[in-house]
Amino acid sequence: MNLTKKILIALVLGVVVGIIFTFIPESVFSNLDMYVLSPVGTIFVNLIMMLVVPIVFVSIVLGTAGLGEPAKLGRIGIQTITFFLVTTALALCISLALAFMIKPGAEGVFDVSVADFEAQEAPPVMETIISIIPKNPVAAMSAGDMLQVIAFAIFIGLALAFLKDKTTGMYRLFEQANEILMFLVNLIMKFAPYGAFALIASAIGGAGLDAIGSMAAYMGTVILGLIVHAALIYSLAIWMLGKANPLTFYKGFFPAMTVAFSTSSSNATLPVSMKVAQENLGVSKSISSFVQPLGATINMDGTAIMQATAAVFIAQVYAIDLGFTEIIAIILTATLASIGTAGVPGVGLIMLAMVLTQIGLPVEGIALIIGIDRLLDMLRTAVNITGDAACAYIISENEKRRDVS
Ligand code: DAS
Repeated sequence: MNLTKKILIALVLGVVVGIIFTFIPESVFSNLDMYVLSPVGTIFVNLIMMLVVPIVFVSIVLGTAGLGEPAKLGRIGIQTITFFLVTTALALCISLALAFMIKPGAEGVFDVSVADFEAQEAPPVMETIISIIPKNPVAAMSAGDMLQVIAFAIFIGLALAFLKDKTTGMYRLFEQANEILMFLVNLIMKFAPYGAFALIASAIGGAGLDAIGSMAAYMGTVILGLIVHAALIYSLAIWMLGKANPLTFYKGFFPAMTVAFSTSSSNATLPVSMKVAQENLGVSKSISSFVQPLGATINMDGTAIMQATAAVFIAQVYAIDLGFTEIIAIILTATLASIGTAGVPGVGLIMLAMVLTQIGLPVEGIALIIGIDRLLDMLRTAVNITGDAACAYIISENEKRRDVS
């Protein structure tokens, strides 16, 4: 049985066991979670996270160098950034429209008196964009500052592209490093079903069915936004821009989506999503190695959907009217917020605090949604990486046609 089927079975079992856990005493579950589920889930995620910085660095170097002449890098870079920004803005418009239509925060009864949330300081967006050039690349790698790692890797890749014949040995070294890293990813992924089971059982058992029930309208609005965006926008883009069959794309990319759902981390899924895009979708190695790591860091449509829905939900719960300017502010800040954050579990919630602050909504409203956020994080991370892969697939298909012509 192939790995994807094993992960799917593990996820289904995890959901069933997670629901059963909601009926056992809280003390029993928390011990079970602390000594079994969380360690298994955390070890799995950390094993892949261990490879993320080297994989992103090596992939972007090879991707940039592999694109060859800077003109092609410029063309692909502009297409990539444009696709990321436009799809994120569309994701926000879809989720805002749904949130205003469904009104998840207006109907239910929410006890805001106990709502208290200490917002973690989110990095100011402009500072993040200005500091994209690392003063110390090694420090950026040790800190896991993915934008700075990517920027440094692009410079190295450009140098390799310019110095071509003089640095064949170095290029070969990076290729062999990539082989080693991909071998390790394959090895670690054998552990994926166990990690997936533990992560979802812990997420459902931890949230509890009553929390899921009371937040059903909010969760439903986010999930509907994720489905509409992924099924409509990406399919239309693949069909119209990539002149390819969306079903082929989803069938081929599905294995990576199950890993993203299990880990709730775009970064942790990156090695698998690149491998799947290259092997199942025929995306060229250089385009995949350039677009997907960049997307895992700066392109998070699923997160933007959660943030826009949460902002409207919290405004409705606190009976605060959102005017046109607030809506524009949500679109701008949520788009910018998704740029500065690396793809790790729960990062969307941290950035949500920044979005709420920017538009003057009570940040403590996050306390209402934090209990079920991990479940939504699984789904939105799967959408985040799908957007990255759709972009790489479209560009790769067009570059193939360009090379032929
Ligand atoms: N978990 C993040 C990711 O890896 C998304 C989020 O937290 O919203 O993409």
